[in-house]
Amino acid sequence: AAGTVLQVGPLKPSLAATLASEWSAATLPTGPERAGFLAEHGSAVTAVVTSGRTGVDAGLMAALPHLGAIVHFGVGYDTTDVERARELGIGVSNTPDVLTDCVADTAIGLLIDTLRQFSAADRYVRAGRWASEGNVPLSRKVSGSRVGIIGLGRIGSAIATRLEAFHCEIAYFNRNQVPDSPYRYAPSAVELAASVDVLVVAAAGGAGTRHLVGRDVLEALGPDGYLINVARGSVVDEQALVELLGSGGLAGAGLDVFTAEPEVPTALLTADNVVLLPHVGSGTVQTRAAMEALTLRNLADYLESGALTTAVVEPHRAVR
Ligand code: 8YV
Repeated sequence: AAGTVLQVGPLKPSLAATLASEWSAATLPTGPERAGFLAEHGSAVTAVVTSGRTGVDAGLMAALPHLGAIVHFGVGYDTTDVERARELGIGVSNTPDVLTDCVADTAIGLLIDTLRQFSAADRYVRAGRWASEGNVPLSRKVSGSRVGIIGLGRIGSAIATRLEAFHCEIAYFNRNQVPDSPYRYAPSAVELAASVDVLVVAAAGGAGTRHLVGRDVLEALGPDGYLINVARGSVVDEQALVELLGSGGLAGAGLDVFTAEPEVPTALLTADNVVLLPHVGSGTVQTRAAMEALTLRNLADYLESGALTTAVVEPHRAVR
């Protein structure tokens, strides 16, 4: 095996431990020692392991002149400057497929919780209000509702498959129409939102989808509409979302992702028409273990053969 491995940002503890023990990986310092560390060790680094929390920007790439691969723990890699990596011949990998089921399960759980208000009802019981105030307000039926999916990729398709069992009427918007899809294609996010009860965001993050769900889309979803987001906070105009949820412009929202995680807009913390999750979409023991294994496989494949197992960008820079 050739090369020096650098961990960039926090990783699952067992993954970080394996990187250190099997690959003698160093961790990029975050404090004032960072510049000195890069000046001393930067040119030895051939592979980086990172995640959707941190990633590698163009500046860090410049400080790692022999970097050949950026291995991501997670399916999303919007924290890495993929265009710059491509220009430099640096490979990029992610962990697709292994987390599809859990993220789709999370979307369904959030959708049901948001429409049926289970979390709010649980708080009501715990506060002793069932006995003192009686029944909770009625909620919104899930089965048979019209659901629009933004991004019909692996995760969006797995969400759709699950919703079929709920006899939902499914439509989608995607950058390209999906050939032979059984679901109705809407030519824009606004048109999709205008025609559904629930909008589920399952698109990739990054510059290309920033605020794809803008104020216009949320207004089209309307006062009886619900938004579910298991993708990236950046895809939704969070300020518009908060305003519309507060003014009755939207019925509710179920959110696993936010613009500035772990910050959550304060106005949402006391709202009963939202369900808030701390980015747990893939967060099961089983799925995180599979993601960890696929991350290590990409790293080993790259260092041993120069190829990534699940490449988003193929590596072209030779390993020294
Ligand atoms: C990860 C995710 O927990 O895969 C993704 O894109 O958002 C999550 O599965 C996260 O990226 C790890 O930092």
